[in-house]
Formats: sequence, C-alpha cells, structure tokens
Amino acid sequence: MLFLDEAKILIKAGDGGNGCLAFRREKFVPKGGPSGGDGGHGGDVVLVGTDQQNTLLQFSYNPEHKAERGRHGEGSNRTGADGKTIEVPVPVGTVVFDADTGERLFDFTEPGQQFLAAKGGRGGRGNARFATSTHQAPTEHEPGKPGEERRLRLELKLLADVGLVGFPNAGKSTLISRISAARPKIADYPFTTLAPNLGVVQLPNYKSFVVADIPGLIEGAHTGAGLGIQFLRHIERTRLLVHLVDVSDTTGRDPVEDFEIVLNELASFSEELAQKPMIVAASKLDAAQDPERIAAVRQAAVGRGLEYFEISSATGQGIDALKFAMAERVLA
Ligand SMILES: Nc1nc2c(ncn2[C@@H]2O[C@H](COP(=O)(O)OP(=O)(O)OP(=O)(O)O)[C@@H](O)[C@H]2O)c(=O)[nH]1
Ligand SMILES: [Mg+2]
Repeated sequence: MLFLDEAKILIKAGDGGNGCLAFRREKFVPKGGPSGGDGGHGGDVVLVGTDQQNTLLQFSYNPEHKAERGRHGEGSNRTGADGKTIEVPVPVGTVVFDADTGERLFDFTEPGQQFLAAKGGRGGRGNARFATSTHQAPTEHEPGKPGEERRLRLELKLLADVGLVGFPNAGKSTLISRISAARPKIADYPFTTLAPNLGVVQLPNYKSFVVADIPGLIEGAHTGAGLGIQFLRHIERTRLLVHLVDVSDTTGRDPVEDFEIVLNELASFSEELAQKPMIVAASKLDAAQDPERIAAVRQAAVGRGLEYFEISSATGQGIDALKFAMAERVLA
C-alpha cells in the first residue's frame, strides 16, 4: 500500500570565513609583508540515502539543518579551518523538491546515494594573496561568501510493513489508533473502514514501522460479500499480518469460526497471502467473560504454530507486547 509522507525542511550551508588583513610585525623589520590568511570554506549540506529509516517523521522534530561556517583567516598567514559538512540521512524512496520552485531535484533509490543540497560559501582571500612585486603592502581582503540556503520538500512513498486483518468490528482501527498517530474512524458497526488507513508506529529506539488497517473480511468476501477482497492487494507486500479475533461475548459468533473464515478468505485471494507470517491477537479481552472462548482461539492459533497475544485496546492490556512482537518481526 502506498502512502505519502511529506516533510518540509530548511537547509543552510556554512558561510565562508573572512579573509584577514594583517602585516608581519618583526623586530628590526620596519615594515613586514602582508600576512592575512584566507577564510575557511563553509560546510556543505549533503542528503544521504539510508535504508535504516522508513519515514520522514524525524523531520517534523528536526526541520532545520545547518552546516558549520568556515573560520576567519588570521595573521601570520593562518588559513581559517573549513566548516564541517553535515550529512542528513533520508530514507530510500524519498524524492526531493525545491519547496519554492517545485523543481524536482533528486530521487533516492539506493542507500548511500548522496545529493549535495546546499553548497558551503567560499572563504574570502586574505591580503597576503593580493601581494605583487609592485603592490607590496596590499590592504585588499575579501569577506567569505554566504552558504547556500534552500527550502526543500521531501516526499516519500511508504510501503506498509504490517497488515491488520480480521472480521469487521474486530477492533483493527482501534488498535492502529492505539499504536500510531493514525486516527481512523472507529464505530460499533461492521465495515466502518472502507479504505485502508496507514499508521507509523514509533519505537523508543527511533525506529519505526508502518501498519495498514484495512476493511473487515467476512465469509464469501472472495465472491464479493461485504466489501469483497480486492483491498487485500494493499497488504500483499507487507511482511507480516496481524490477525485480530474478537473474543468478547457480545459478537454472538464463534471466534474460532471467525478466525478460520478469515484464513480462508486470505487463501482465496492468493497463496502468497496465505503463506505470510502471521501473529494472532485475541482482541477486546476486557469484554471477554468466557475463558473457554479465549482458550479455543489460543488453541487454534498455537495449533497452527502461530504466535499468539491477548489484547485490549480499551485497557491497553497486551498492546506493548504485541507492538514489540511486530517490531521484532519486521525490523529483523
Ligand atoms: N470493549 C472493547 N471494545 C473495543 C475494543 N477495541 C475496539 N472496540 C470497539 O469495537 C468496535 C469496533 O472497533 P473498530 O476498531 O472500528 O473495528 P474494525 O475492526 O476497525 O471494524 P471495521 O472497520 O468495520 O472492519 C468499536 O465500537 C470499538 O470501540 C476493546 O479492546 N475493548
Ligand atoms: Mg476499521
């Protein structure tokens, strides 16, 4: 499933250092020659493709990136140090635009690719550089040139890492709203979700992954019942499915049957989907009074060799454990 992530950033390369105006002062030498050193060059801002990130989220916390300025030149022909160039990592898949002109500047397709986004200013020349045989005491010296400054718009097409599947009303949208900043519509009736929602799940170590919440599946979906199964193509390229099974007492259905129906519908969409790694999560534990219903779902999952969790998006029970299990699978 493609999802557009966008960020605007300001980048500023370092200014060049000023050239220096100085003359040598030596004992017994009445008039020393010019000795003003050159200013250092300002640092560049370079964007570098990385596969260690898959969202632009970090730029909302960090929208400005500035490189160091060059140091000014000094007397005794000392050249100022160059400013450090900074490298700003951007996820592979990012397209870079000039935010002001709309011009497309660069396309990151591989990790390690570099784009010089703002060039540092040249350092100014010190007066020592202007000396000639006929002009032995020059006072000319140049200021450093300003570094380039640019506003960029970054665009990233995101691929979901995890697909949430289950019966309508199983609590998929509620779960994604619990673990990400996504705020999809949630309601107490089937087929609330009509189109996929994506959410970015942030982990404490600054890593993140993308979860897709899709419409519910019912028996016969592959023949068009409910919303059909066409939307399953949105999760075809995910690495993991999380299968939510409502074990609360209010459904009036057998949760194991729900579980098997969804497995069948996935299989009738494609073999690939049927084979995808899956975590089973019994949902709405807070509203489940009957331990046998829960045990039956656990048995059905574990019997198929699937990892199993019990959660409640209402109370938060099991949510972190499930989140970290997802992270472990998709970030491994
Ligand atoms: N008690 C309880 N209710 C929940 C929990 N999670 C979700 N619900 C409720 O279950 C109903 C359905 O939740 P949704 O998140 O919309 O379910 P869904 O799976 O996205 O449903 P569709 O989009 O229709 O497929 C809502 O009324 C939620 O408030 C839970 O952990 N406990
Ligand atoms: Mg929903």
